[in-house]
Amino acid sequence: MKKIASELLVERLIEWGVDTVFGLPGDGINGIMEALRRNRDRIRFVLVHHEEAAAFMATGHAKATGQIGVCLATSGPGGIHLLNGLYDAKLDHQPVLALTGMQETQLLGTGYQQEVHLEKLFEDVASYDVMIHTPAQIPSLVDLAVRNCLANRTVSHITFPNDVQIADAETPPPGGPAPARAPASAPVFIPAPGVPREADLRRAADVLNAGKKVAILAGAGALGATAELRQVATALGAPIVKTLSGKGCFPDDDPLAVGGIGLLGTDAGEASMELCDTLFMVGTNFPYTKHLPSSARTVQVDISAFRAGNRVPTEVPLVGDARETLAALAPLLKSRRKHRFLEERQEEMRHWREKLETQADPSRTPIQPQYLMALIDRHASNDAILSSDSGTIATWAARQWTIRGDRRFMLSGNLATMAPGLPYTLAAQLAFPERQCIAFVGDGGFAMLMAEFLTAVRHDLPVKVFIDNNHSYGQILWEQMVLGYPEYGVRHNGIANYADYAQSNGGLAFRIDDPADLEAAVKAALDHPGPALVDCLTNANEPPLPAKVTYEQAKGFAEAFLRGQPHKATIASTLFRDKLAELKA
Ligand SMILES: Cc1ncc(C[n+]2csc(CCOP(=O)(O)OP(=O)(O)O)c2C)c(N)n1
Ligand SMILES: [Mg+2]
Repeated sequence: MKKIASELLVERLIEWGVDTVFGLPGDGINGIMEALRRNRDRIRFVLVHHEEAAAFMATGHAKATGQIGVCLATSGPGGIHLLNGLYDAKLDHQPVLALTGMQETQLLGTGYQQEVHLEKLFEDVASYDVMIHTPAQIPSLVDLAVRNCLANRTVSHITFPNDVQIADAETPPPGGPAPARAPASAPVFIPAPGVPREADLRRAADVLNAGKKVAILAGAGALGATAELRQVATALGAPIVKTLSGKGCFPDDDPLAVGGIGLLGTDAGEASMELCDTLFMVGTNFPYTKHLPSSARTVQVDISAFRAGNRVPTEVPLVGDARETLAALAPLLKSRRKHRFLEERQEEMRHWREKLETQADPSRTPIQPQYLMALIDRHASNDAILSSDSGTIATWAARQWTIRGDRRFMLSGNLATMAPGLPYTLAAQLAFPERQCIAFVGDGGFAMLMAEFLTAVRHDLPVKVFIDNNHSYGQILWEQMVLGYPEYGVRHNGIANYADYAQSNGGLAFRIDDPADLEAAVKAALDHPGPALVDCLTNANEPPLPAKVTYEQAKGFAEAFLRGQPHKATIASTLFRDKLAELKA
């Protein structure tokens, strides 16, 4: 059998260490599929049910492993479906390569069926975005695409006309006018140096040493820098506040950790930002600037010179890798003896933990979503990887999912899209077959890509899916009320049954509406050797209140009530019971 050009693509990916491609076939990529088939002992093709999920899986793979994620879709509609997942990768700075098919070259421009110029459509999402014209280009274009992903932590796209896909791999390049040989490069990548200049480190140390109340805000860039964060925070007596994307960078059970900020943060996290005189931002581009200090002296370390200093006026931007920079900075910091600022925040955290416990009340019906999350937290293993969807679930996960041991947490941080939780979990499970991989998702998010539960069954992936089934687009319901408007268009009629669907398709599943049954179901799902799902009917009227409710937020609530908010009575009684439980504690 003659070698086809698509094999040059697949072989080069293998040389780069790619072992998994997520995708769904189509007439625009049959040549690439054949190359994957010919190399199936060296690279696996994971067949999914929706291309959006394939792109989320590539992003989840990158987030879970730190390696490039690759997804594949056919020309036209398949490629279009990838987009949301690719933007998730772009906005969260994950190295993801998208491969798509394209109509055959002789028909391009004629308006042939499914002729969508994906190289134009992807121009914004993929900073390296090319069409292959001739086999001789392929290895070098793959090298550039992969290096762009790794060097710039972003998305690349290669689209491949289907006649070129099946062309003889040895087809001689046209050659001609350019004073150049056919492109030739090697599949090698070395990251840029990770330590800032000595002078910059000294300036940063001077600012941090002069601070009396220093707070650290750590983000996704600090993942993998746990020991270095601890060393620096200990010297500075600084509480460590984490963004949600950076939740996994530091254990929640460490006394230096004071939770998160923003709407789903803790009061100790908020107080750290409000009261600090010096802010040290590590690997974060946290966008909600209302929650950042307005007048603190600021040092920020970021891998990108473009982002360092982006959110607040920054005295010393440090450009470097978070772990290497913290390690280089630590010897320049003076250890202080008094840690008043930190101790006050730790006291606030003690109260906060008590308050959280009261919210996870096992006796309340309907079931509190916090109780569901608390049970998952209690029974999951110490190296579990939990992926959450966007929605009120993100608030419960932010607060009740404790990072301890080797636990991880993933969500769509910057795109904040619905539905990545399940695909991320599938990708994590494929990469780490021995670890417990858990999806904590909303009923809305699950319904969007629920066919991927079949992917779990069909690939024998023992993922655990917990659905906080509040039968509403809960997050939006509360947002509408905070604006002062009664809810509209945020509840479907009737309550879907996801357990029946999972059970009848080969999963172990439970539908729970009595809190007394929940703990046994959570344990059974976590212990099950195959895919398992718990469809938990929770209280739709449980508001994801911020740690500190502002006057404007409370006013919006009251106005929505006055303007005819439905379910007023149950919302009011939930709020009242939350407050009562908190006071009793
Ligand atoms: C793709 C997409 N569509 C819409 C939104 C807006 N949105 C954010 S959260 C949310 C509600 C999600 O509902 P569900 O998954 O049930 O979670 P809940 O908030 O109820 O916990 C919506 C509609 C979004 N972020 N992404
Ligand atoms: Mg919901």
